[in-house]
Amino acid sequence: MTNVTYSERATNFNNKTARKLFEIIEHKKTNLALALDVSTKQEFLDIADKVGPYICCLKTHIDILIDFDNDLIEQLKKLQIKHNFLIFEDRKFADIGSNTVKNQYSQGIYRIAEWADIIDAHCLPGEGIINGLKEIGLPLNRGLLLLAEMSSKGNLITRNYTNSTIEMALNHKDFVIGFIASGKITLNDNNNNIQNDFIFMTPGVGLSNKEDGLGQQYRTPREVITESKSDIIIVGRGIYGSGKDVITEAKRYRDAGWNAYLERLK
Ligand code: UP6
Repeated sequence: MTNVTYSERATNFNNKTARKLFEIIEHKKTNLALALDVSTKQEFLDIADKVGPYICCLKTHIDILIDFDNDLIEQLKKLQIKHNFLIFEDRKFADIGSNTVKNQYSQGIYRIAEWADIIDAHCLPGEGIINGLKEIGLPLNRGLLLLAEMSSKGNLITRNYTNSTIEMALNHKDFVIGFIASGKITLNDNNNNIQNDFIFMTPGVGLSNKEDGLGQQYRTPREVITESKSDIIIVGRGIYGSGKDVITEAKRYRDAGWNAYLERLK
């Protein structure tokens, strides 16, 4: 599936959010997702508006904001329509499925299910976490990513854990659209089976730095997309870090990500 175009792959998915994501990627010619980890509403909306034209997906950590309110969500939804991107709340759910994650996803002050097209979860608690999230998300046509690997130094994920995560994903192809991983992971069975196509999104991407001093490890868009065959690069501080012009950086990462994809297609 690594030398097939994004739009060709869209038809491998029944999930509407997955199809929409491929459609946006192809239409805007960008496989860049922005990790917008800033703490004020003003900064958040300002960067989202500036970078919106260059991304397929805006990734939030909504609980980082010190002045979160419902208006922020209303403004974000307006920017989503203006610039055409999906919203991914990187909540990394990791609790029991039956009640806790269902409530964390749909209730509380954030009401994530109402506005996030995509969410993600750790499979550590077992398959129940997927079932719980799915009860809320599937009727809303949302998509779930599973954390199959992490970019941070010394993380405890093993190859066995990754394999088990993939097994769980295969049982929920209607809702699980892909993985957070360092690149495309080869599935145990037939890797070219279109039923088994998943979207791979990779954080820990930087053109200038190799690490952040707190365990984050960076690889280039070329390493991630061309060599490791991931689908989407997730970039945060590489775009909005101090002293950076966010539009210049967003264009730079968009071009690097797209050129890496074109190189892979050859
Ligand atoms: N993220 C990682 N590594 C993972 C999973 N998620 O960095 O394994 C998330 C972080 C952050 C973003 O929570 O929001 O991706 C990376 O931001 P950065 O580019 O500023 O390092």
